[in-house]
Amino acid sequence: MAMRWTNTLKDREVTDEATFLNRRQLMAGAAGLGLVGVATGASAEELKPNSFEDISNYCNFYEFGTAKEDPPKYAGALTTSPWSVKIDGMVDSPGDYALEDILSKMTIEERIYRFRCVEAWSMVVPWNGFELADLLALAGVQSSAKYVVFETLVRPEEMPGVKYPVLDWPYVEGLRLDEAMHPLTMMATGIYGKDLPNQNGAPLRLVVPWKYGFKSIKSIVRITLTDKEPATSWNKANASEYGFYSNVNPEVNHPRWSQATERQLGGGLFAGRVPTLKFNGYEEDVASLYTGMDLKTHF
Ligand SMILES: Nc1nc2c(c(=O)[nH]1)N[C@H]1C(S)=C(S)[C@@H](COP(=O)(O)O)O[C@H]1N2
Ligand SMILES: [Mo]
Repeated sequence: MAMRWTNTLKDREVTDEATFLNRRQLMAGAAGLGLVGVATGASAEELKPNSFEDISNYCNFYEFGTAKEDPPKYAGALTTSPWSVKIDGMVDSPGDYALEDILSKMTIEERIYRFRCVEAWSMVVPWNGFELADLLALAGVQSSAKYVVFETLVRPEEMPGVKYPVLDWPYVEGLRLDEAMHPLTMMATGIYGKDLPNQNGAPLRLVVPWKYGFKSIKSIVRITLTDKEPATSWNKANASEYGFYSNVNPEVNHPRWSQATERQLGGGLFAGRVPTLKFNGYEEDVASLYTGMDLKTHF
């Protein structure tokens, strides 16, 4: 099956590291994924990532404060080495996995994905990382498992935001197992070929490009396989506004604002809003995961 993971974007004004993006790299990335028929012709060339500065200076990482500029200001204090991830629950090999051991077994690829926050802004990010499925295979997922739960570090000495009860710390997110195993779902370790800036979730964060940004949990220290849908942080904070699925969907509005359009970061002062795409443009790849589900109920 041909999988399209770089999608057509409308041309727009960006002051990005344009030289970084060239067709050859995209094609190489596609070939590395064993994908055929992707990124051909205009679509690949039109996909322009936001600048490193855009991506690393406008962040949501509430453990460091709730303003967009708080994480860039405060996350530098986060100690990201040594780092380990506890993988437990319904796996054959539970334990604490040292990050360097994980990385020695993974193939780091580049994936240029759209990223759409539930707040209705968006950007395009050239991630580096590996497929979550490969990490789960290391631990050996048992047949009873149906969901994957992720947890972020809580370290009050380095995270000024966790003294406020904005969310029920630790930040928790979850995916259904088939969503977690989908080849688009990745664990990011970098952007623009550089280590992930702390404010973007160093040293390891989830990226699920067809879901609202808050599903893409940062600075992960624990992954648990379970057979029950987990309680996730935003859903616990406000279940009527943030569903477990949170697939990008222009037809289902947030109770307090429309999701039909989005503001593209880096578009300049007078840039208009652009229509939001169902599943953030990845409909062809992921719609089959939700066959028969009412996406208005399971928002
Ligand atoms: N641990 C943790 N992960 C998090 C968040 C957070 O506050 N804490 N914010 C989420 C939200 S709302 C978004 S939009 C993205 C933002 O990622 P970025 O700052 O790298 O763009 O991270 C998500 N992951
Ligand atoms: Mo978000």
